[in-house]
Amino acid sequence: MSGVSARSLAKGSAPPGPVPEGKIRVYSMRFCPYARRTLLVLKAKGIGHEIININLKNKPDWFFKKNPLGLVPVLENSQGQLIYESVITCEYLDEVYPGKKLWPDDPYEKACQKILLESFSKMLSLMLSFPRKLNDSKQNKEECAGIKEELRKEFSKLEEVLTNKKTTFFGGNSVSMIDYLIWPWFERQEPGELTECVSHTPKLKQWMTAMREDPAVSAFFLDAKSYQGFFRLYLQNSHEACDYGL
Ligand SMILES: N[C@@H](CCC(=O)N[C@@H](CS)C(=O)NCC(=O)O)C(=O)O
Repeated sequence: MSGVSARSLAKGSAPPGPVPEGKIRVYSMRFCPYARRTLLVLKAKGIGHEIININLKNKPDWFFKKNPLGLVPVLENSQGQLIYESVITCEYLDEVYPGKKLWPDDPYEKACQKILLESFSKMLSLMLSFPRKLNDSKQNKEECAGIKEELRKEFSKLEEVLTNKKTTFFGGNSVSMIDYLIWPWFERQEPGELTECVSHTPKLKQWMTAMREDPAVSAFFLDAKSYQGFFRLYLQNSHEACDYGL
């Protein structure tokens, strides 16, 4: 079975056959924010695709032939071509497939989105470091408070971008590539108990509300409980983590 909620393929599984003509395949994992970027672009552009979930805690050997780094997402087309690294997969989809263009046509506007993406990478490592520290020790509580403080500062920079642009989204008044590229980490805010970090950034909060209404975003929505359940198992290195809730 393939699909967003299919059980993941693990070590010992048979490699999937060739990709049917007219489709593109994405190797994914239900809780992976990088893979979510690719899925959002596939959905937003209405591209016919199949999803194969990979058990990242017990990877099939054949998966390293799809991506030598062993990371999701990976795209595979019907000619057997493989594309990995989430931003590159999104750019590939936007270039190859017709329909709504998600990167701006204007080279300057596109450059601005890429600059914002670069500065987002600092926030990203802060956000990623957070869930690993969810336990009750005094030291961890202090570390979490420190991360939250740093994130608040980073979020203020995003607030400034929206304030200066006077638009709902980061690329204008409709969703564009930069919104999809950064959204997956905001979807995880509630489970990561980071919600309070946006209490001082009203425009960023409004952006989050507007993003939740986007059809591609709502199609992949996962509730806070599922993320928490996944994180718990993931931190225990459980082979069941990637299939949590199925
Ligand atoms: N730079 C990569 C990062 C992808 C990534 O880290 N994916 C994680 C899942 S969220 C993964 O595949 N982890 C498997 C591992 O670390 O072994 C991208 O943008 O695609």
